[in-house]
Amino acid sequence: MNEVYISLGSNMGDKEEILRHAVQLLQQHKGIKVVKLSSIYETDPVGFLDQEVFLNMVILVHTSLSAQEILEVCQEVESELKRVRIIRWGPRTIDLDILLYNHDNIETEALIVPHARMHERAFVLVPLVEIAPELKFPLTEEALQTMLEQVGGEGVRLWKVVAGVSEFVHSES
Ligand code: PH2
Ligand code: MG
Ligand code: MG
Repeated sequence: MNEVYISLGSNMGDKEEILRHAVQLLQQHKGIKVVKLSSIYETDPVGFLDQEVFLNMVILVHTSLSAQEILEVCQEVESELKRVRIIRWGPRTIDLDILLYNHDNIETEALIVPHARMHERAFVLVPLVEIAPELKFPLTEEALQTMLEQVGGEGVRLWKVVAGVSEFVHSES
């Protein structure tokens, strides 16, 4: 069984509902079990600044799939939720990024794991540290908590605490 951390972000439309739907689609996949969800955070846009605030969260899944297969599932979920993206780092209905795949370092044409920019992004590190406070970064063995302290939590605000996987996926709110 492989442990995979995935970051989710949305800044168009009904953002919470889109996050919920993305988690639901992952959960419905027979090779994937969603085991942990972070809270939902409201985050200021990074990179391209003139766009709506994001909702971001991080999930932990257990899976029999390879990293490449998980990537393909994430891309299917993105297209199912009609991802639109016109500008790089610009507005999108949904973005699913693989952050960590076990403790592996993966570099293919399609995929770099650990995610290349995760160490500098508070909108990734805050929810990740929330669900995995003990985790170390594969390349450097540095504690994620320390990486977060270096970045600071600026622009990341707790928006909603999520009770659990089944509550989140099935609730209608
Ligand atoms: N994603 C980006 C670029 N900028 N900013 C925030 N706050 N949240 C994101 O998920 C995000 C971003 C590229 O994927
Ligand atoms: Mg991204
Ligand atoms: Mg992406």
